[in-house]
Amino acid sequence: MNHVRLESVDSTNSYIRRTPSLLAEKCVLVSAREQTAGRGRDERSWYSRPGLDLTFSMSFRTDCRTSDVPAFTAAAGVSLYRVVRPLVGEGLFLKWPNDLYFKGRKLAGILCEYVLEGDIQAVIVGIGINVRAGSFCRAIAPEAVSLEEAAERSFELDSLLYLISSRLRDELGAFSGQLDKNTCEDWIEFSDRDRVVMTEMKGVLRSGYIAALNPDASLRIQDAETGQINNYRGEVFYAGER
Ligand code: BT5
Repeated sequence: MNHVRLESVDSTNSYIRRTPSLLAEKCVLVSAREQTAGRGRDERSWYSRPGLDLTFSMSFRTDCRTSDVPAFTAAAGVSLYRVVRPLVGEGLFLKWPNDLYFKGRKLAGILCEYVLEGDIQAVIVGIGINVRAGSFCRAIAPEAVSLEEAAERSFELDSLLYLISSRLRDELGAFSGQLDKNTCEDWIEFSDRDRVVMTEMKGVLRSGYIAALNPDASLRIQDAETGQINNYRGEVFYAGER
């Protein structure tokens, strides 16, 4: 796998998006020591500390369509969880759709984006992980946690990047756009199943629980009041415990 190492860049996802030669590769990794304009979903920002956190993107040339991006995101979350879980103790959870939490604080985020450039289709999987212990910027200090705090040991950024990116390459390299049964079940097992989630169906706000994940990454939500299970594709807001 080609690995492009950058000292400083606005966003590793944006860098791949504007570099057709990278999009043409079957699988490529771009990492940056510093991101000056890291992106989350919906115009949100991703903050990272130069030399202390991992910020990287992997681009996969694919036959998948833009509608497969949620499934890609779920698959990436499961892969990331599988690597990180053995490094930390109890308390690691996937939060829908793309976050890795440790004991209520955010450890990592995933931003998957679909790109169509000429006849090339690619999905870019961007990952930010807080790694080294230490303080965070004010914007995220109360909600962020580092891998070193979670694992109570130190990490070397390069070996960690190698560990995670190899796993993602192996598990996402041939991703068809449909999650297999194992990944769907793992996602549910790795998620915070005791949390109540709020959904909006036909303009009505309802509370329920995530009961299962479908192969296309739609959710099966069990209604808290009626017990009925519905397929759901909209936004999910986490509320209190069950
Ligand atoms: C995400 O978005 O969590 C996706 C983050 C993806 C970042 C990677 S870094 C490499 C690649 N290049 C990019 O430009 N992006 C990707 P979202 O679910 O929208 O969460 C964003 C929210 O997380 C922000 O509004 C903050 O509240 C919070 N946040 C930002 N930075 C954080 C951090 N370092 N630790 C914990 N929370 C953070």
